[in-house]
Amino acid sequence: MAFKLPDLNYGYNELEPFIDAKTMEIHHSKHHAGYTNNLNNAIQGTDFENMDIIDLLKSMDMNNAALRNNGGGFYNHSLFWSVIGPNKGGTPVGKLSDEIIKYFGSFDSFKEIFSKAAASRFGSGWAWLCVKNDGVLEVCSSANQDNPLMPNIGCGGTPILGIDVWEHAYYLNYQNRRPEYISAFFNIIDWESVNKIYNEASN
Ligand code: MN3
Repeated sequence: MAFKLPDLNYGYNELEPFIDAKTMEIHHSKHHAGYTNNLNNAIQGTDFENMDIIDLLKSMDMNNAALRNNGGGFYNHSLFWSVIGPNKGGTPVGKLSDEIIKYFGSFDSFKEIFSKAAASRFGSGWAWLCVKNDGVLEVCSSANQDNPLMPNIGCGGTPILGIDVWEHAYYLNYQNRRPEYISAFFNIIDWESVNKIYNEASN
């Protein structure tokens, strides 16, 4: 079984002005496609060949650089595309809305904590909103293509929202102004989708 680059539910230009079309095109058709191909090469002929991506990440041998970087890259970007969309933004919906208030005090407070985690991640990586096994919501960040499903990365749980803070995610439009990109990201978060992922993760 080979992993497949997921199609986007929107056009490359539809997230403008928050993410420009060229960045979207390169990010999806080059970067994400690259992680997907390299992951397929890394699993070929190994015990991982028939494993689903979640199990693959949870059982990751962190010394296997090809599997770690490309397994993470494949999964992280698939999640990322699914939690953003055109004409989105606003505030959380459904049960997740109540849970964000419960664990962070308010949506504004969550936004501040999440933005800080994304802005302060040194170099390349991701910031996450995760639901832990006990149902607690937690914000954390990880380096490179690591994610909270992998063992012992310093933050754990199932990621339900993630922001890519690699320069390839924003540099063409925002150059070094990562905080502006993070702020813009809140205009494209698809909270219906995040709430759906949350409900699946917390069942
Ligand atoms: Mn990326």
